[in-house]
Amino acid sequence: MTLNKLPEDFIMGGATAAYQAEGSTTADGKGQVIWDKFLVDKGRYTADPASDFYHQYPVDIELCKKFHIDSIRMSIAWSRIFPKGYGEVNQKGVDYYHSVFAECKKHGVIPFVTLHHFDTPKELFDNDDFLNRENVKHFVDYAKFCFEEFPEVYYWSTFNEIYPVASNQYLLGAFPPEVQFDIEKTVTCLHNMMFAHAQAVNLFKDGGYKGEIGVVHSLETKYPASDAPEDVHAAKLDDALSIKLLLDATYLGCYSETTWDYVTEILKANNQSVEIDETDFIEMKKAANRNDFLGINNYGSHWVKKYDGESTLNYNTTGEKGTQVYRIKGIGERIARDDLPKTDWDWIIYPQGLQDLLVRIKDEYPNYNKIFITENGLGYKDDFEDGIVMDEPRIDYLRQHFNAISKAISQGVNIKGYFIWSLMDVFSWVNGYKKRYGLFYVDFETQKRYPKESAYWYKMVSDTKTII
Ligand code: BGP
Repeated sequence: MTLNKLPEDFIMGGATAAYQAEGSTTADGKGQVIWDKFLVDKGRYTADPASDFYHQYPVDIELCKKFHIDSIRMSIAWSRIFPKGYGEVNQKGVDYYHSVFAECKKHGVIPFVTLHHFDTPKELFDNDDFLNRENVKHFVDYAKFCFEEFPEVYYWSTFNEIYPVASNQYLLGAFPPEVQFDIEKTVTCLHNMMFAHAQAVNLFKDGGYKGEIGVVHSLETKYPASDAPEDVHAAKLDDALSIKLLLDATYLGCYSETTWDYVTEILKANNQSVEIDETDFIEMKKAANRNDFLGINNYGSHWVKKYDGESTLNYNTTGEKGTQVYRIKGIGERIARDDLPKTDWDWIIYPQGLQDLLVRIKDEYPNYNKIFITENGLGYKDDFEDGIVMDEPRIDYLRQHFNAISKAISQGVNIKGYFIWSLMDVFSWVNGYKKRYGLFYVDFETQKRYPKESAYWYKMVSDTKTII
């Protein structure tokens, strides 16, 4: 058997996010985010201490160096810089990120920085988050501040996962403000965030800042559950809302007629409509050819069949296999596929879906430039025994996905790096502390880190650029 290779300059990274890693949610003048109250109200867990990255960052960055992890994907907490989301700057927050970037520099680890990872400052969130165009302006001002303030950063992503922000907030109700089945709000949020992204990209390019800018999208292939035309149609509807709308906005700077027709069909089935101000497309078209990279987060694929009933959902947040239900009026039903492997949280493991997605982007959006896989990994209930975690299933998952990436590269897709979700264990938004993804096990009580078996495997791949 020949082993697949990765290009010599392929970046091997580890991903984190401010709210899931830092902890210290009230330290040094940090402003609040909606999650602080939401998690307390739910009474299950909070984001303190998370992985205490606020204090442990030297340890984590040193671990990157030790395990030949070239880059750390992290986000800036907007509310550490602007506690209210706008106006007065919190110097301690600014200083904190300078210290983190200095530590990265010291160890030769590249910071790959996202401006917004699910954590809009509370005041702006309470004021309708990205449904409110005032908040688009605040985001762009915050982005400009960061571009000016942090020349240490070369790679900037505007947003993490615009689709899950919109859908979890307004379609599935999994994230605050827990609104369900509001397609109008979902589409408005998607569009406004893409408009904000375009403004930030144009500002970055017009400002002549050094570095590269892109956006991180969650992109998971939607296949029809059968060859029946109504299932094929359902998959296309799901695809239009969750993939095409975002990629059209990013790379065309507008919505193609077919994409918009599908989205309108979904809206109509729910007796809703959305009017987009056509002048937004001027800004978006200007940005469409200026994205240096596309970040892709991918954890699985979906099979969709026609569904005529009312929307019903059960989001598996407990890790009790087989409990997920996803039926959306006007779109379709995502089915379980009993013949394919799944995580305990019912996420279908299908690396071919990633390969298909990558090739499709190259074919359908030739101006995509280059791709980083910015998140991929296995959520798992790791067994920890005497400091040792033998996480074979995670290694297996990674191996399969690296092979899919390598095949996509040989099919001509320009993929420049991979960031495992997650570098170390972090807390999961709606699943708490038991769903672990890290290369490094975190004892959340002592905050001690322990390399898992997968960390050694990852190092070997980084050293040899061979998928073993
Ligand atoms: C992505 C988010 C991450 C992370 C990951 C795993 O959608 O960008 O922040 O949470 O999913 O998700 P979960 O923690 O729900 O398993």
